[in-house]
Amino acid sequence: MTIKKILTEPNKLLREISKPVDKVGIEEQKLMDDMLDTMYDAKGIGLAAIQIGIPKRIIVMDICREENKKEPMFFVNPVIKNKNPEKSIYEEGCLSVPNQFAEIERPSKCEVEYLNYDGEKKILKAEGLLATCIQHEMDHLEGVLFIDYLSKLKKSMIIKKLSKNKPDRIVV
Ligand code: GNR
Ligand code: NI
Repeated sequence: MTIKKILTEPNKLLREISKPVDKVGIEEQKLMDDMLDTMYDAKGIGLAAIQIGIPKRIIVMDICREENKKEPMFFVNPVIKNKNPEKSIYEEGCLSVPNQFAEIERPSKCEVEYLNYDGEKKILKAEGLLATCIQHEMDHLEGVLFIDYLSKLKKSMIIKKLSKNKPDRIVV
């Protein structure tokens, strides 16, 4: 298990569309292990593979609030089957958009079909934070970040701020 570097906006890779996985094999399981380590280390509740630079349709999540208790979830090739017309608003953050938060409206419930860690086909009925988080993560697979739902002005202010703060920025 290895903690990987999480890419932050602005970064072209975060805008890539991730590719479906043919088969959940050892390589994919190793990637999911590393993603989970990286997510826990960063104190996030979800992580998409593209956030560590790998354009595969793989997501890990753990929305358990209790400390010292782990309830990891793994999603390979997830597809949303059903979106509730009812909406709910959550204050979202993103490990790839550090220290920025905004209220985002999304369908309050959804059904997701996916393969689990062992490559078995599953269906999950999600609501509340789980529904919000899985939709946030699935956006990453399409190269979409939560800031894309904000006004042009708000979005550009956030990107400007992040560009300034980038640790690897070359200052002349
Ligand atoms: O850690 C995270 N918290 C969070 C809070 C509200 C809505 C979505 C999220 S996901 C985020 C981790 C992350 O960036 N996943 O891609
Ligand atoms: Ni995110």
